[in-house]
Amino acid sequence: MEDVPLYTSVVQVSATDRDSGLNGRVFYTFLGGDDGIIRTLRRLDRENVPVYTLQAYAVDKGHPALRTAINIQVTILDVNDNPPVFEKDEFDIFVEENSPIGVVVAHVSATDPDEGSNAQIMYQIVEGNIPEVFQLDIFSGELTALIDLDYEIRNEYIIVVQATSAPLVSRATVHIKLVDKNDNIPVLKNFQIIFNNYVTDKSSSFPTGVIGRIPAYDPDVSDQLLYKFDTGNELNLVLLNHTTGEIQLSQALDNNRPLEASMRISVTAPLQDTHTRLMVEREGGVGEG
Ligand SMILES: [Ca+2]
Ligand SMILES: [Ca+2]
Ligand SMILES: [Ca+2]
Ligand SMILES: [Ca+2]
Repeated sequence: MEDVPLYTSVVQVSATDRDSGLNGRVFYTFLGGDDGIIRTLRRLDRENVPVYTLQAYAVDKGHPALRTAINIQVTILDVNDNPPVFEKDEFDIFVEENSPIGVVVAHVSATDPDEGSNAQIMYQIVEGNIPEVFQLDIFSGELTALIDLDYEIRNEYIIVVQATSAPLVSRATVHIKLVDKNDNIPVLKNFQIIFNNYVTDKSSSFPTGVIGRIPAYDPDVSDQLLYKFDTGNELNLVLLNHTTGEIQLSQALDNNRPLEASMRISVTAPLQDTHTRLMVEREGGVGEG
């Protein structure tokens, strides 16, 4: 056994000699011993050295001394002296939202350097799973979700898992991070841009920069929205940044003529489209100066 105290006898070798007198007295040379008992001098660790191959000599006290070599193999038996180890004290697991209930979403695993049943590990969640959202298989470490995981409701769960090689245990903190899926359509309501433009000899109130953004909203954080005009903007009266949704007015609108234009805009997330109507209405007139 690897955990035996120092000086424990491991094995006794014995030899016989058919000569008489001193020629028949046998002693053993191995660490200077003469009782033929091999003892431990240091703590044994099977996880370090599982087998020792030793050679001892049985020597008689005759003249000349004759000796015989003896090969001894010492196999260290395992003791459960190591707890299971997680790769890290704290780690991340990524799980896609909307994963079907009961499907294995991840594996929790630890290693145990011992042997046989001393290396058998049992897993359990010991903190952070109230109410029960996840289930951890005690033997396989397979993690399953017990509820419909919705990124938009909650995007991270923190649990503490324990690996047991009875009676030894170790724990790790697991950050279960949901991975966003595109399961929401962009939201965009009809909206209007109303602006008043007064042109005088000296100045103009015409807005030349960005006047705003298309008020679209998408609950999926990872969605990159794309904006474009479907209809109504053939004269390019409104300038649109396709990726940011920012709007500018064309210089062509910088005059006193009243105008009302109806346009249709689409907002696209990678898989889903939303369409909306935009009214551009200008109340023009000669400025009072
Ligand atoms: Ca163990
Ligand atoms: Ca061991
Ligand atoms: Ca969702
Ligand atoms: Ca989502």
